[in-house]
Amino acid sequence: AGSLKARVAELIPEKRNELKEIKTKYGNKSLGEVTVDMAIGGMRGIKGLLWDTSILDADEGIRFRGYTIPELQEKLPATIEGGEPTPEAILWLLITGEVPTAAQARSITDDLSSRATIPEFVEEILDRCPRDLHPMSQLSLALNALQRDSIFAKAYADGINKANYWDPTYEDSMNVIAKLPLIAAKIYRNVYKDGKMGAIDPKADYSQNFANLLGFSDNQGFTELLRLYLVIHTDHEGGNVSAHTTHLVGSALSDPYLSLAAGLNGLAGPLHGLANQEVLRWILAMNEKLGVDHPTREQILNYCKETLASGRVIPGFGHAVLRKTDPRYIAQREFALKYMKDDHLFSIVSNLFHIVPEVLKEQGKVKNPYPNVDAHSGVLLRYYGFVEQDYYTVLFGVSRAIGVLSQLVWDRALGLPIERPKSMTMASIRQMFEK
Ligand code: FAM
Repeated sequence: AGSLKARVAELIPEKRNELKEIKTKYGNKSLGEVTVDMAIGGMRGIKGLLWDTSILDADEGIRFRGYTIPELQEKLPATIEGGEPTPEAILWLLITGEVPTAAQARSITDDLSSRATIPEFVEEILDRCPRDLHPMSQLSLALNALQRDSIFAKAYADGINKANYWDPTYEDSMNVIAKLPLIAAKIYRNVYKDGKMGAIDPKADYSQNFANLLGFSDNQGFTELLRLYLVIHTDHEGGNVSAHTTHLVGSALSDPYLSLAAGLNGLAGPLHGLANQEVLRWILAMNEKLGVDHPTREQILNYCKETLASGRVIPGFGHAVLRKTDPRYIAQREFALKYMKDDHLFSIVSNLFHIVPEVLKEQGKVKNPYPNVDAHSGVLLRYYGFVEQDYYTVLFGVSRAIGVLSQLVWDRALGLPIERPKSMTMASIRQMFEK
């Protein structure tokens, strides 16, 4: 199981030195001004976090360890010839900063399947959940229960030296990533099917195993979509709600299970990951309302305007940092053009791609009128028969774990401190400026 871990151990001294050098050279330099508007406005634009696994450019979108999504598609090993990169490969990349060989990616597949078991009591907890408990709540519940087996929590209680925190953090993180498909599939099978689930096949890759567990073993198109989906949702720099929350809670030395569960509770919010389910719901509601499968441009325009007029957001559009179309959206659009270009819901998504930005620009207050990652995923999943929208954010959560836990290993390896920004009262703001 050792090779990724051995590489991390090798990289740690280098990275610790690099951080020390940055502190020595630039420690007292300013990263920018903080205005009262920024403090009130959700800290937008404040550079106040260290996050190495990925960074977002407002125009270009995400780069994972320096690589764009098309570069990942070119460089990372795939499972099928010429196919999409795999979550195992991006996990290696996110943790080490290095593109894995096919053998290294395969070693992650093997390591993860060897860790893929869950205790009976966790299955029982899930079995006792009512079907109308949201799948994201069930996911969070199960992760909190799995925490019983945290190696970090035990090592801390046993007095582990701070210099070694990263080791049990790594073990917990790999265990969590390995166990998530089992938990996620159990939730899916319980809520929407008969509760029965297949077993892990050690010869299959992570996505194939996940698809098998969900009950999609014969659906190669779905499995390939899952690979792309699980790669592009992993990480989106450090400031988004799920990443920042995982990092924040982790900074208190809460273990990876507790930290990720907290992050996933944030992902479950409709302005963040839940938009994943909201988009398809919104499109289907439009079709139902209009009584058509192929709404006209005029009808779509009016539906968008009605949504805005009723004080709701158009899900899947806008972004706090991005100012252009999300490359994660483009990657999914290309997948659709390749595999389902005649699908009628895809054609609606394509029309929305052109129409919604016009409507949002006309309204005049949205900083980014273009589609984000969530505007596309629902129709892709639905095309392959994965129609249970309320579940979609769970897939997002399985993927997001890979990014935020990769960073959490480095948080511990670099000895980053407990996070504690300063807050202000309205009175204290007044006092500062009204002498
Ligand atoms: N539809 C309608 N109004 C929107 C809008 C949208 N898609 N996006 C932004 N606005 C409004 C926003 O509510 C705000 O209105 P008020 O001034 O009345 O409060 C105004 O435009 C300015 O907002 P902004 O500065 O452009 O965006 P924020 O940085 O505040 O918020 C988002 C960013 C993502 C929360 C926001 O664009 C939104 O609510 N989008 C729809 C939900 C969505 O798709 N979320 C998923 C984001 C995704 F990338 C992810 O996390 N997975």
